Amino acid sequence: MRLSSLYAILDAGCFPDVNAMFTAAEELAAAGCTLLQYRNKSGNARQMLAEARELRARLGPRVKLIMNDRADLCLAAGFDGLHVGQDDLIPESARRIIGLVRWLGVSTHNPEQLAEADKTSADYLAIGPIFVTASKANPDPVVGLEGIRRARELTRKPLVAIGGITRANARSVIEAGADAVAVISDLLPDPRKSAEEFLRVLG
Ligand code: TZP
Ligand code: MG
Repeated sequence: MRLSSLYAILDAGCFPDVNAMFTAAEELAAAGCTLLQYRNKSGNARQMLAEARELRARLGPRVKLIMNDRADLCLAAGFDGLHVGQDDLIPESARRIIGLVRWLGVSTHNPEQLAEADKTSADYLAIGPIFVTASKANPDPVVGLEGIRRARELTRKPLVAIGGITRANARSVIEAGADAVAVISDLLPDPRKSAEEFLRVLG
C-alpha cells in the first residue's frame, strides 16, 4: 500500500453540527486530500453509521475512508479501512473482521508498542503524540521528533505521525522519518485552505 502524505482526521467533536463536518470533508477532498479518518468519541452506533454512510456517499471512490475504533461500522459503512488503538480490538481480531483487503492501522505511543504492532498484519503504524495536542483526551506523553526517528528504525511499515502537527512543523516530521502526517486541529477552521497548504509543504 502507498499512504498519501496527508492523513486528515475528521473528529465529530470539532464541529458544531454534522453538516459542518460533511462540508469540511468535501472541502478536504476538493483540496486533494485522499485519505480521511472518521473519528467520533461521543456518538452512538446509529449516529456514527449514519454519518459514516453520508461521508461515503459524498466523497468519491478516490478518497480512502478509514473508520476509527469500530470494525463493525467500518464494514457496515463500506469504508476502506479501520484504525485501532491500544484499547481497541487487537490487530489480529480486527483483521479477522475486516478481511485482507481493507487497510488496518494501529496506534502506538512508545517503542515497545511499535515493535509489537510491527509483528502484526497492520498495513500502517501510527506513532504519537509527536507534539502537545489538545485534540485527544488523556494523551500519552509526547515523543517528539526523536520518537519518530526511533520508530523509523523499528519498522518498515508505512509510518504515520500524529499529535500537534501543523503546517509549520509538518516538514520536520517527514524529515524525521514519517511517511504521512495525521492532523485534526490544524485543518480547521478552513479545511480547504489548510489542506492545500499541507499538501504544498509536504510536496
Ligand atoms: N492520537 C494521538 S494525538 C491525537 C490522536 C487522535 C490527536 C491529534 O490531533 P491534533 O489536533 O492534530 O493534535
Ligand atoms: Mg481507538
